[in-house]
Amino acid sequence: MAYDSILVDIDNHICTVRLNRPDALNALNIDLLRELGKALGEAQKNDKVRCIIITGSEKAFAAGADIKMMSEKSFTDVFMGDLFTPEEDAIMRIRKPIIAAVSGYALGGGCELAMMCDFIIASDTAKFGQPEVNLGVMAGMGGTQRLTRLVGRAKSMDMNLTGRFMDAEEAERAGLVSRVVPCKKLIDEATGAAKKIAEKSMISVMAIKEAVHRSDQLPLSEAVLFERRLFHSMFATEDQSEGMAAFIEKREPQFRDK
Ligand code: DAK
Repeated sequence: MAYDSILVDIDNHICTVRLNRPDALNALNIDLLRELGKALGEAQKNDKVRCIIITGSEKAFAAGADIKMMSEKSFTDVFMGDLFTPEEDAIMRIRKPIIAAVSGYALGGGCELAMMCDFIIASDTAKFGQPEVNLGVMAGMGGTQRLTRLVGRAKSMDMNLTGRFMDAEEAERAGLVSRVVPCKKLIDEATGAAKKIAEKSMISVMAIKEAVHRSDQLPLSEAVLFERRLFHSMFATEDQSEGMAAFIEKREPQFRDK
């Protein structure tokens, strides 16, 4: 399917979605976010896809929600139209793993989009920020919530209140990104991680994603119980027997997602 604001490539079980509004540093408008939700939904349905990567350009993952589009809207427009809610929901519904490969600016909605992914691999040029305060507004898609859970209150308050950017090194130290790599190696590194994930049983992979996401939402005792019950349920799968047999027989497992 052809899109206007994103490029989609499926290869070797990996669906790579590249945000593609170069003239606006990949600013997120409704059309782009709708296309992204549609492409991710298609990837979820496609049995060939086992991992998804969202990336942007070298200069910008995404420089935020589209300020020009938002500047024309009133309170009634955004509140009654529920701006960005269906688009965010479409991304958060995806059960397959999503890696954000971030180079350059990931600001405002761009930083929030990266945080909606399961983990972030950053290039050494990446810059994260929630500069909405400079526009007389505030974050609206997780910038005060997911960021606080990821980096803690002090850094989240600092970034949200001052609008300052965090470079890749600080983002890794703070726990916002899982690894930092040279800019030229970003896609190789993300693809390498996606390939590793694609080799596993999709049952384990999807259960792990669900369990880790519960850690944000449930008290520890409930989350640990949820994890334990998921673990128990895996003993009903062929992939559990295969994975353990392969270890004992000193060979690579052949997972069949069953
Ligand atoms: N929106 C629209 N256009 C943008 C843009 C943005 N966020 N960021 C950059 N551009 C455009 C610029 O206007 C410029 O276009 P032309 O003027 O050439 O037509 C082009 O991209 C290149 O940008 P610059 O010339 O500014 O490039 P520089 O290298 O000089 O600067 C920069 C790069 C990233 C530092 C700068 O562009 C910048 O500060 N951009 C704005 C960053 C920002 O404030 N981002 C936060 C946006 S507010 C919601 C959920 C979420 C949100 C809202 C609601 N709900 C659930 C309701 C999110 C809000 C935001 O993200």
